[in-house]
Amino acid sequence: MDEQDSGPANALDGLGNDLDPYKAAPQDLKDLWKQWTKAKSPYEVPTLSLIPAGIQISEDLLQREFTAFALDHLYSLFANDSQGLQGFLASLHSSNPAAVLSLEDVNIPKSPNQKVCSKAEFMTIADAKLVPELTKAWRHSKCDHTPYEVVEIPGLVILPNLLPSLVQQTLLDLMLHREFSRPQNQTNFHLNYNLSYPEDGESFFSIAPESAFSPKTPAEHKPMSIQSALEKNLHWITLGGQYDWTNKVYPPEKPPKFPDDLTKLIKNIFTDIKPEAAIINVYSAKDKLSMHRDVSEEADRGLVSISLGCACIFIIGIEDKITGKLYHETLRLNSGDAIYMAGASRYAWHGVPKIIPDSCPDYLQYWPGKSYPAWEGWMNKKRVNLNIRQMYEEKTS
Ligand SMILES: O=C(O)CCC(=O)C(=O)O
Repeated sequence: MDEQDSGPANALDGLGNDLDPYKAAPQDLKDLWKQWTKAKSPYEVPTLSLIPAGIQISEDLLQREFTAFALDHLYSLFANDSQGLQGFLASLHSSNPAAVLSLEDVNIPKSPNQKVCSKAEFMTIADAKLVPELTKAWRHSKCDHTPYEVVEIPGLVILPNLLPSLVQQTLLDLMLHREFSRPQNQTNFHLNYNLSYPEDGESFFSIAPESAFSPKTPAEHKPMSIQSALEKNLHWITLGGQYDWTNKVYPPEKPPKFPDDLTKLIKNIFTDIKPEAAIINVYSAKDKLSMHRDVSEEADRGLVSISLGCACIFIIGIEDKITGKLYHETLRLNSGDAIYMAGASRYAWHGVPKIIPDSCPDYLQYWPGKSYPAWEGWMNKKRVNLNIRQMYEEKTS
């Protein structure tokens, strides 16, 4: 590629100082987005000009973090939620019969006083029984895991196949069972509905599908059944800083604490960001996200975006402030991929015009598994994106 044609000359040119959340995307990007909404199979994306990524993450670190993350979740299911544990393992097993973990693997003795064993005891047994299995599972090693950057969009790092299947499944459990059921976390339903929360932190997936959320203004909205809420109307859940979509700002009051386990996982891998706010975007087959920029965070820190379930087409573009030239790329994001938007790409235009049908990997197709019979296979037609940001610069004093 001709030198003049490769991305904005200075990464800062793309940043600019016009972080206006109401600014409209360039028409060319909107047109490209629209074309992709109409695309049909085989959804071929243009070839990218790649360069090696500035970020390198050691395999040892990833393996350590992923193992700790998955085992912590298994322990909390073991200690608090035996139905959840059965479900987690059964869905692992049904998606991969040759698997890694079976119910017997966690047939871990209780301590003599009949209480569940301590975390330390669990981890000792897990170290012997589960870690070797997790390690085997930890990369279905045929795919390429090398992080790369694209010439046209400085600062954008693509980390293909970053997350092994067990970590993807763990994330889904944490986001859609635990976090969705925490009243501190807003969803797209909260504006118009009173949510009736399941008891004892149970999952919304365990509630009778015919029960319903009552509307705040019955003259304007009908009750929303759990069936339709989960089937097609759940679009987002916010964690930590609860983004105010109407005014496009974070509320001034202290936000709920960002979940510790997600903080640890993200911070140990992406060391430049302190997770403070996240949006869990939930896409059904026909859903799209229009071209926009994420400009409401005060901190100029990288944004981590993780894809789970069905693949999607993702468009990203930057205008050079000086020449006005628009640089853009179209990517296919698959389950387990992560992208890191830093530098000039942090404030780039981006959007999702297409969810690719029938592209959910086998190991997630059954989620949430047999323990939630009304919903087994829910994930097969969904894409879930976890989009994590730092809101404020850390005080240096
Ligand atoms: O779903 C995605 O990959 C992108 C989500 C996104 O752009 C956002 O939450 O701002």
